[in-house]
Amino acid sequence: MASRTYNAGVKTYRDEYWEPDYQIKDSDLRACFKVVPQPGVDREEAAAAVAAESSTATWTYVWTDLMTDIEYYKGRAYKIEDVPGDDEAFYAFIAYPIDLFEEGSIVNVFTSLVGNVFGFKAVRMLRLEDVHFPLAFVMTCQGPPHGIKSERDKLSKYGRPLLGGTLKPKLGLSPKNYGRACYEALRGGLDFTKDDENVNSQPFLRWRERFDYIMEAIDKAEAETGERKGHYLNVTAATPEEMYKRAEYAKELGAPIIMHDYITAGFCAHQGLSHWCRDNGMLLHIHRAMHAVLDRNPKHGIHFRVLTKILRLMGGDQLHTGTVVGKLEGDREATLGWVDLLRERYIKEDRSRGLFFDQDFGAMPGAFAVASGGIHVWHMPALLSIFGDDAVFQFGGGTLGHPWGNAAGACANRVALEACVKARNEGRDLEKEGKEILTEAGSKSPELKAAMETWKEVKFEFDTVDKLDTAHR
Ligand code: RUB
Ligand code: CA
Repeated sequence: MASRTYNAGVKTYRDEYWEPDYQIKDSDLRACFKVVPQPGVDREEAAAAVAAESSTATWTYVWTDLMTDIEYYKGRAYKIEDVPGDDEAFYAFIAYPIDLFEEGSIVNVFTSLVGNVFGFKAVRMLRLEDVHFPLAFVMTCQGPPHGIKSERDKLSKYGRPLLGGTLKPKLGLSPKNYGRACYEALRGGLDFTKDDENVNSQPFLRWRERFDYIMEAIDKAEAETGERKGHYLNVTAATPEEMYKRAEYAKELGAPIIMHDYITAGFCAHQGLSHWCRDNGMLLHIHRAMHAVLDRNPKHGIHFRVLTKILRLMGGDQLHTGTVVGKLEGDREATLGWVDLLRERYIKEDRSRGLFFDQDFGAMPGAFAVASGGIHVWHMPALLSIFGDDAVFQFGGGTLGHPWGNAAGACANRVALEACVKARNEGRDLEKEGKEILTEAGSKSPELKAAMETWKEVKFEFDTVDKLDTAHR
């Protein structure tokens, strides 16, 4: 280590943490932040301040800097780029030595990367756009408890997307009626039904009774259809102890899959549950309630592609990714970007999909993308064309809202899905010929015909709030 002198006083971050000629190491963890500095703070100073506050530094020199190799341990801002179509914001790229993070701990990575620095006065707004996790870090994380291939084997379902449905009304049903709604949807043709994100153990629907009635529904639907069925039993709870109690009971009942709200429950609880799922042969479905608080503002927060990457690292076998076409926000190209991050082995930098870095997941399995939120049979051709086979399409209102009931709603969705899969396999263009494909199938399925009639006018055509920055070029 070269000898250094101690300069007491206030520092300029730029002198220490802005390093445009830095040689990136394979093992570095890298981040891209979108930064809006305070008036009067120049870009290099703001970028360096973000690097400093998210790694080793505080606001002044300290004697103890001399007691370690601070040159090695510090994060550094190594590149600044314009944000297309935006004069006040810029991208700052920061590299961190891998030693700054505890192995396998997303909690620890996030406490550094999006910890204090987001409240830092010198920056007015800050958004974590993307993170490159070096393979050396990836390999310290468990990842999905089972992953796509193993999930298909467990369920014995191949060559098509899976079908789910969130039970509605989301709150208020008694356990027995809840079980009945589940049975009808499963026997009609869905593979899974689902607790909504806020179904935990309310006074009108205590978890143990809910689990009992649901399991009865699954057993009955399986016996009638000869297919494996499941229900995402939401085990999210106020404490980890309670969460594990619910998960253990689901296992005791022979349920194939449980569910967790990974953001509201917290990353520590989530990663623990994911490990439990691998150890106990239980599939894990993930809801992302609260994500939009973090990811919807284009200039402040954490982009959903980052929340997707960390979910894959912490573990989950299915993650809600948005639908592109339904009731909830999600730009098409951006969604395809994070769907790749969830499912593929190696994802290349692609700014047209909002991907700022190459990302290698090594041997880590991928997870199913879940398209859910305001979708119905008319969306089926587009959903299959956008998401392909390794996805779950979930129709809540789009099953339970059918005029003839849940079983007919499920049947309509299953017929529409199978017709679209067949048409695709025959080489037909789903997005151009969707209407014809569905109409042909509807002529042989009264359930599908009625669903098409019911929802023919329902569209969700609103402008996207968080557009990709490249859209402004
Ligand atoms: C779906 C629903 C889910 C949303 C969550 O109900 O309530 O919680 O899919 O959104 P419905 P996302 O099918 O009746 O609209 O999947 O975007 O996280
Ligand atoms: Ca919901």
